[in-house]
Amino acid sequence: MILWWGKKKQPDPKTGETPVEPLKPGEKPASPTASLDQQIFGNAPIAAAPDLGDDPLGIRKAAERIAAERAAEAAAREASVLHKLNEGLKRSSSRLAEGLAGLAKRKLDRESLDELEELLITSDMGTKVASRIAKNFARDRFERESSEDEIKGALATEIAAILKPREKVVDFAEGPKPRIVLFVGVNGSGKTTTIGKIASKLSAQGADIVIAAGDTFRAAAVEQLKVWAERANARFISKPAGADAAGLAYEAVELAQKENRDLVLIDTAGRLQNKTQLMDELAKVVRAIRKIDPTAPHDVILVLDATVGQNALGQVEAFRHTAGVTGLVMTKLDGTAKGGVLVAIAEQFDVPIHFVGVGEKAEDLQPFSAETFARALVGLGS
Ligand SMILES: Nc1nc2c(ncn2[C@@H]2O[C@H](COP(=O)(O)OP(=O)(O)OP(=O)(O)O)[C@@H](O)[C@H]2O)c(=O)[nH]1
Ligand SMILES: [Mg+2]
Repeated sequence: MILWWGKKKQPDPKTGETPVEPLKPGEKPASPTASLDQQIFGNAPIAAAPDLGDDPLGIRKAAERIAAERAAEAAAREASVLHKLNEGLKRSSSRLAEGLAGLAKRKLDRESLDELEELLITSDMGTKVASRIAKNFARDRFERESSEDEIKGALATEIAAILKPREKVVDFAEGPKPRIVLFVGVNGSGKTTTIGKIASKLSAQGADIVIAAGDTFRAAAVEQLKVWAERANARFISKPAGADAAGLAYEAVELAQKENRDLVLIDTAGRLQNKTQLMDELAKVVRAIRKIDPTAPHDVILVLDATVGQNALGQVEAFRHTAGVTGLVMTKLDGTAKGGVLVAIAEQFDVPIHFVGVGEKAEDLQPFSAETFARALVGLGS
């Protein structure tokens, strides 16, 4: 190969042109349109550059690989969430499945429609839901024979249609800042645990949270919430047992404003002497936080324990009127065959359902999806 400093001369200072070395015998001249390389290196053959395509540094390939890994992780997470819901609802779904198996492979007649209605009532869905579904089955499937899966599929569709208008996933990290969320419900329904789970999830997504231990009646309640707050890396505010819950809620909102936090999650007591006292206490908490933000609380979440079955309906009624409930969470669906009560609630009350709880860990609280829940409830989830 001829190196350019052995081939070319310095530019002529007058013309600015660089005289070219005369060609050797047999050497062909470089074309005026020759590439810079050819002009520099002469006519010696240039080794072909490796074909790097349009992704010379492999950046696109790496990005594609990362995206594929992320998608696989998300799919695995989703599969595990589904698995937990299906497992959690096993008790409810196996009761239904047993009954539905009896309806399969025979013509749907009056008797089997009555059986279906009875089954739905004993699965806590309530008489209205039961008769509506039985009527729709009579309209669409009368005198027809269906497989077990077909019957389950049809039932899941009916249930999903009742649940769908109540499906409302919330992202508490959005909206007013600080967004003030009050958790209410009778004792043991799962308020404190639900706050802990929500705080864990949101804080992992970067939300700046204040948790207020508004259940000032029990020292153990404060300790329980403190453990969750530490786990979630949230700011925790509490007072000694017996202190004024409304005063604590006020201070929590004040602190969140001062520290520019995103969210205030306020726990409340569920264990007062009677219902009137409990409702009075909640009203006092609401008045206190409204002194700082007249639009607060932005959410009043009623936490319901699925194991109480039909009693949950009375709780929705009571809290809806006195505490202005804006949404529901139903917990302990993993410990009961009474999961169908959520369908009865959806049918009876125009209140959004935000989450369902199928275990005690943070990941066991799941955003409510009408279709997924309906399929899991009839045992078609997996
Ligand atoms: N299996 C199961 N247990 C749950 C779920 N949610 C809450 N729990 C448990 O239910 C029990 C009561 O929950 P808490 O969060 O303390 O209920 P609370 O409403 O704060 O109760 P009070 O403070 O007494 O009013 C605890 O042992 C929780 O671990 C759930 O989805 N599944
Ligand atoms: Mg509690």
